[in-house]
Amino acid sequence: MDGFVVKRSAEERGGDGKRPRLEEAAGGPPRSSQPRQEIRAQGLSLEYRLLFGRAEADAIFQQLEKDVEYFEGVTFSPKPWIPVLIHIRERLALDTGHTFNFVLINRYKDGEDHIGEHRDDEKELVPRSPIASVSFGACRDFVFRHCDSRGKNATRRIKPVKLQLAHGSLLMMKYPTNVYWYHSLPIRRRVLAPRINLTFRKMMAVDKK
Ligand SMILES: O=C(O)CCC(=O)C(=O)O
Ligand SMILES: [Mn+2]
Repeated sequence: MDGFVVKRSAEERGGDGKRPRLEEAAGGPPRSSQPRQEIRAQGLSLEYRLLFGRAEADAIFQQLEKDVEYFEGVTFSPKPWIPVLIHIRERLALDTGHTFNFVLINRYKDGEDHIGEHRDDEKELVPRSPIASVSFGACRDFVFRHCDSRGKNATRRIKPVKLQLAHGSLLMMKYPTNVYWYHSLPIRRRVLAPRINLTFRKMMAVDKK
């Protein structure tokens, strides 16, 4: 799978998905000075931090707006890696020690665009591998809900875990989070600005016969 990227639009997105403008990347505060937050609950293992300083995050956001073409609905047509995605992937490798061979990109035009509760449990994922979620643009709420505490048939009362994913942030979702916890990006009508999220994953090599 290495060398490809899949681009996908956010659920119920609108707009034309393009904003051509390019800014020079600039240095932000050193990454080592950014505090890391460990978030743990039963079966939940997350790590949150700012990965990019403000100026660099702004530049990456503009570059993504310029270079990434979005599709309505879901597409599994893989595309070659482009420089801005390689840049983020390399920073992730430096910062986390993990290498990723796949990225799924969602663009939310504003707070109306959202993604419903789901788990990232595709059978093609390398078992127990972490997922790195990198966000740019509008800060949005992100909610985790335990599988036993969802809906009318809930068997346990486990408090949802709510985070805010800021511009330039990284959320590492580590094993076994996606076994037990669903996540969602709820509607937030007060949010008027766009947001781009990239989830970097480790996919198993496809056996070409
Ligand atoms: O937009 C986000 O922060 C999450 C996207 C997501 O969960 C997904 O693409 O599977
Ligand atoms: Mn997901």
